[in-house]
Amino acid sequence: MLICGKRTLDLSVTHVMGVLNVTPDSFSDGGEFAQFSTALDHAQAMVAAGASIIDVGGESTRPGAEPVSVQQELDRVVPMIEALSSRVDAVLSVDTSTPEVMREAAAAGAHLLNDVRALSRPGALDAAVEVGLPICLMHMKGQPGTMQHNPVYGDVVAEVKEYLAQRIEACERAGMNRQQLLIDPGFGFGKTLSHNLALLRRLDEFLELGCPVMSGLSRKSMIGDILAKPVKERLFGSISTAVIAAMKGAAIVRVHDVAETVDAIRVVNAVKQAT
Ligand code: 7PJ
Repeated sequence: MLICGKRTLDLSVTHVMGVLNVTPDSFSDGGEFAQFSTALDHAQAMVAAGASIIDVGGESTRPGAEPVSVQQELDRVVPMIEALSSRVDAVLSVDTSTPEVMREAAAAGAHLLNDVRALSRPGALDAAVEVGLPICLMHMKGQPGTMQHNPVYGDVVAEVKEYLAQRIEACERAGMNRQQLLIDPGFGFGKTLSHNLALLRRLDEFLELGCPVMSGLSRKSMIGDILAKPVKERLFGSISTAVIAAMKGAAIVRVHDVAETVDAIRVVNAVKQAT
């Protein structure tokens, strides 16, 4: 069981986390209220389709994305968490590296932190300890603007694992316990196709660190590279990666296409529970 504030997640099965981007570039034209209510509707639809977790993100970390200010990120994320906490029966996750956002999102009702920088920003570790919520620590090599410029590893699995082991240790030293920590190899964050493939093929090795594993491959360039298809045509490839990750022991798969992935993951869970 993962205790997420007032909610719990049964980690004996794989869960689907639905992505909710509240970055303006993720919306088509329209007033701010229209954008807000569209996102709210989308979150509710994802929960109705079987998402156990909604991941609210106000900073685009895609390769080459513009940085956002703390205030912008707060303005995007906090009202959404607040609105969702009275409307949906799901774990509310906040995808942020910013200490102020961690604090205010927790106060607004968030249940889980998800940091693509694994609490490496100044003040982030202290903020996470203070709010007391579980946290997903993700590996990234470099920074979003430049991370895809020729990343080099010796053994990518060993190096990513070593980094995550060090971040787990830093969290424990700061007073968190391992039961509050999740880990994620960070597919596409400073990785080539062959790095991503090795990480997925050997995802089960991350279980040795003693924390539940999360995996985010939905619509990513790894699938585009394999299939030579644009983002809009990566649904079946994305489902395939979610199924592989779940079979390799991922506790949470982070996806855009919730309904389709929930069916696939229910099949995986049934097979894994069979005697
Ligand atoms: C991930 C994430 C991921 C975790 C993003 C995108 C890029 N958080 N946030 N793992 N990816 N934990 O969705 O394409 O893979 S944003």
